[in-house]
Amino acid sequence: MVDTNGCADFEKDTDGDGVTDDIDLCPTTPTGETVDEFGCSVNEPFITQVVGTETLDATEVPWATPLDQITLPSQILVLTNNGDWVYLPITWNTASYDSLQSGTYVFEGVITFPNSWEDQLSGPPTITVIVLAKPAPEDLLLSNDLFAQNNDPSIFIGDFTVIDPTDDIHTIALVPDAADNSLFEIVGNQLFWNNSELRPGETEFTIVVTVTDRAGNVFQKEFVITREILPLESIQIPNTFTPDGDGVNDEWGVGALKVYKSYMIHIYERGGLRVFFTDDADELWDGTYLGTVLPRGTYYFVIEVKDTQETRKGMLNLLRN
Ligand SMILES: [Ca+2]
Ligand SMILES: [Ca+2]
Ligand SMILES: [Ca+2]
Repeated sequence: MVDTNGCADFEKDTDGDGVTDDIDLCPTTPTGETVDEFGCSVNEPFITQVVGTETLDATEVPWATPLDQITLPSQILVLTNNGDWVYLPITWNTASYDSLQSGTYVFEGVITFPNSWEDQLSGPPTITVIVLAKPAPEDLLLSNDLFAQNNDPSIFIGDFTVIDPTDDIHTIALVPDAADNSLFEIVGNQLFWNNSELRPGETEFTIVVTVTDRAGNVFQKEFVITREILPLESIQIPNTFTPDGDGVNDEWGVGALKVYKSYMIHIYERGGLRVFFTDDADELWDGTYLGTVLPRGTYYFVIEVKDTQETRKGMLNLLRN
């Protein structure tokens, strides 16, 4: 658009204040006044009143969207008492925003007014930002569900992986007292067998695990964990002990048998006399028979496991200084 002289607004400065007409919101500034970025001085001949603003559309964002990824308008259309619609700069008070909390946020705007303009609005302009709800985690995977029993106080079984396209921060936990959960432990994303209770003879255990995300969604899943009971031939059986009262290796036993439900331990001396018997692996042999301290030498053990119908025989060295 040009005037009769062929000049466009951006080429003219009608009131001579250094701000061209295309920008100047106060086109009749008195000569010599200092003006702001809008071309307005504090001594304008007319006061302009802002009496309304445009209504801004609400913005929906996915859960966990950072504030700096939300585009909020930097200008707002305002209506003056002259009936003009003009853009003025606006900033937003976003202090209430929490990207991890779904819901509706209403931000109040602060308009930058030109000199000699008055705010006659009934309240500050607002813009609504809606943080959408976070979808729940989709699945929980376990890298391994089979383990071999040994005498370690804690046995690593496998790693959990949460399937959740929306977030990678979760809490994984055993539901208290559910199924066989008391026999297991979860540390971080790792599952352990907790050896405090052996449950002799049992090989299959069910656990109930929950995943909780940062929005409070809970996903629950059951897993069946299989314990491999080792064959009798592969368990560790000590073949030497020193019942001399020095506190070191003074008693003989086979703790690894505790994973079996039913078993018997017999010890014989050379001549075939049975000098010790037990069906409880916690009961250890101290190298005596009917209160008599037995001599050093070679003895023989026989272990029978009823669960697996296995028998194992071997030599046992009783040593003393
Ligand atoms: Ca001007
Ligand atoms: Ca002006
Ligand atoms: Ca000893």
